[in-house]
Amino acid sequence: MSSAGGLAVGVHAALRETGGVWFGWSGDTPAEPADEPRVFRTGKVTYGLIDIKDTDFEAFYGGFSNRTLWPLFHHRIDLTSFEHQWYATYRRVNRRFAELLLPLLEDDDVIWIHDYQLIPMAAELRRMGVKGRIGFFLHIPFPAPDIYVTLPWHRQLAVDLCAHDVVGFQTGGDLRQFQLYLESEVGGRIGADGAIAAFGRELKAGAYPIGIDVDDVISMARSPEAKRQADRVKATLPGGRKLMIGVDRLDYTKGILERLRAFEKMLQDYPSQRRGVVMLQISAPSREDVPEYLDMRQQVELMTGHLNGAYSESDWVPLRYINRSFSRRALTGFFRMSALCLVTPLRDGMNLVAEEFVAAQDEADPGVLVLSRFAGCAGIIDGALIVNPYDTHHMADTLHAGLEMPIEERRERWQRMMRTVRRHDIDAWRDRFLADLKIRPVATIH
Ligand code: GDG
Repeated sequence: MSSAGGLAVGVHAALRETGGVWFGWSGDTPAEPADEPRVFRTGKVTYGLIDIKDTDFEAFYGGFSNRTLWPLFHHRIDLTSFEHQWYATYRRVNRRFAELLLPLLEDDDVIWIHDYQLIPMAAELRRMGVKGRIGFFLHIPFPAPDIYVTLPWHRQLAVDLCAHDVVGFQTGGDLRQFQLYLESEVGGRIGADGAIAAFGRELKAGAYPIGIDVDDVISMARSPEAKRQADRVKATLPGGRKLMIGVDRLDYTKGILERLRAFEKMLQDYPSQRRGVVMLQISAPSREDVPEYLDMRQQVELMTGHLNGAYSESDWVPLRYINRSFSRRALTGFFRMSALCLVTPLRDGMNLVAEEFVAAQDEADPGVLVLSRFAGCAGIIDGALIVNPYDTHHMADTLHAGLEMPIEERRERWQRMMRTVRRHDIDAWRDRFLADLKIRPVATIH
């Protein structure tokens, strides 16, 4: 599995052990999609894959999912487009997903739906008579009500969310925004233990921070392939030059420009760091047919050119920017040899890169994590250096402090980080969510 995306990484890791049916988009967009899913089995997982019609794909995926819901839920109204035709297609594609899943279902099946592309699917299944337990997990943040209500279809999507038995969010903050919206806009009522009464239904909503498969990342980081990849980089860092790393999909939510600005400021304010450090920014291409992503790519390329033009020496180039994806093994190798990792999103559901960096470290000589307060995992990981990505000065000082941190403090912080990453791993996430999904809500609402 080589796709660069947290949802796929997380859900595959969660299913691998328990087994089950993975039902979803095949990645294909033919003119005449088949009328039933392609079904096959790998290990304990059965896959049911369906195509999306070519003429629907743009409005469903590039349109409503990635130019309406994604920017809006990340508080970027300035980048949000509201198109009625996209919304109509989004609903139609969700209905079709439900229709194609229906014949595969058995009465006692528990259904767990993932992410913002599929919010209406459970409501469609209910309309088709499905009575079983259905859960939903939102991998991205839920917006503040004032922002959410700018969506012309806010009420309808809230009705859809409430068609589930359990709705899961990444953080307590996201959960509170959802509750606040229901209470203030639609007369919903919130009871004990996450119970909700709204639109004539009772359900539970909770915070279930997603995590990583810690042992899998550790073993990847120690693999010969990871070491081979790391050695290639080490060979280009003479005289103990340190590596700082950033790994993200090339997405405007990830704070890549803010990070590069802070790196530049550090080189300005702490000239002693020049020549002593190299930054490696790996940004896998993402959603390239969405115009806002092209803009963002151009801005990063401009900034890279500026930074390297202004600070390079004949034998040192401060920034290596790579706009392609690497294998996950290679990434863990890079993490393990890095003195510092920058995870600086402006808003982010959880952020698995931060956790993978922690798990990939050599405990004898661990690197430092510089983490935005706006990443969901900032509320989980104890021991990172927390920054506000809008505060370039402070971030530059923090980078310098991180690069200079004594080994004892690095070890002590890493142990704390590792404890919290383990406590909130992928198994804990899956088990907590499924435990809640399998029981009827106990709390009643008055
Ligand atoms: C969404 C939410 C939430 C990255 N580059 C490459 C690559 N990756 C892998 C990473 C990591 C995953 O992709 C990225 O996960 P994140 O969590 O950091 O970010 P999103 O993709 O935005 O994920 C996020 C997540 O869902 C899970 O709920 O945490 O907040 O936005 O595993 O290692 N993988 C490969 N090549 C790359 O170049 N193979």
